[in-house]
Amino acid sequence: KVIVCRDLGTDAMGILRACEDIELVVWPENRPCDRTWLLDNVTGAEGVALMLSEKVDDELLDKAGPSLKVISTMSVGYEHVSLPALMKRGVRLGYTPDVLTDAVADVAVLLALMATRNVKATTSIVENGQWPESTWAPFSFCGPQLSSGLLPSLAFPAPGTPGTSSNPSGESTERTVGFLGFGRIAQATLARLVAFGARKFIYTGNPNASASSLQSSSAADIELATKHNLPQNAITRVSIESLAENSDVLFVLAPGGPSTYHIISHELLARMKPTAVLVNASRGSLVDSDALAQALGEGRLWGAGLDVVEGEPKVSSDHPLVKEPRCVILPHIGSATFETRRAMATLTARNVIAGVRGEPMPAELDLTAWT
Ligand code: 8YV
Repeated sequence: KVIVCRDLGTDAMGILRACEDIELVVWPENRPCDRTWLLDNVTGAEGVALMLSEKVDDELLDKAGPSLKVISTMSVGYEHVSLPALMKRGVRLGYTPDVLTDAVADVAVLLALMATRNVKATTSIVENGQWPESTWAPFSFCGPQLSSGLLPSLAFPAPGTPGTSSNPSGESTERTVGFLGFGRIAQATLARLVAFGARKFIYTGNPNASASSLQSSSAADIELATKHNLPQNAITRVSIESLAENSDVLFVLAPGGPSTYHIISHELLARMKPTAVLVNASRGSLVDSDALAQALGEGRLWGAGLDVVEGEPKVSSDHPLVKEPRCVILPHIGSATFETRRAMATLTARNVIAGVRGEPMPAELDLTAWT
């Protein structure tokens, strides 16, 4: 018996239905699975396929009973799953890494472009019919430029020369790109920004790392730089404070959960450059929304691009971040391409099938690493 907490689409449901040894119990509605329905149906199940919206805790696992072998989540994140509760009962966990890396990295870059180029404020000018009245001036609608590959090589005066035609603000066009979290999605985002001309990357991989381990670039950083034809010192691990102070674009791409809660705090935002942009495509819980709204409102940060927000999806349209013209918010669409969601759904199905049959799963989280 396998519980499926949402219709996973034609391909994945076809894979599951083709298994004659599996009795499927599918939540019949196209909305997050009702907790009471799940608790009522889970008893005796050997596998459960679910999403971020379904909490996996002692109560659910007790209800399922000793038959349960596998939880398969259609997500790379697993903060909705109690790992100690799974470990206690020897239940395995399947998840969906890798297949969504490209789609989420695309959205991270999209958000950086939308935030730097004032897309929210400028599209609303068109949508509200204000374009005819908006007087054009050489620097109207301008924002900082994300790409920096071509500007320094143009036959204009050197970037950084105040008041020149190529660089009227006098600011350097060399961008320092920062990453809080430096896993698969951050590294895929880095690859995209190399094509935008970025040559300087800093990151904080583990925010709790000791100062002594933050000194020099590791062999892996040099290897990554070499892979992208960057100078050996192009990618550097720094402290979180230095990350905030030096990033022109700061991508938050670290897992959620208690250890990263509000890691982008009032204090950290206060260290950021007023010309910098913050992008969050991981979990809303990492960013203190009120502190971010305040920083944007007071002009202490240029802009923000968020695919995730604290308390989502219940984000009031009156929230200061929603109202903020320099903050663009997407409704958690990082992995929302047909190709990626199909791959996630089929991986979820394959994981649960392998789990109930006691076979190796295509993508299993190594729970022993969490002890
Ligand atoms: C999806 C995500 O929205 O995989 C994750 O952890 O946050 C997103 O890709 C989610 O997986 C849908 O369940």
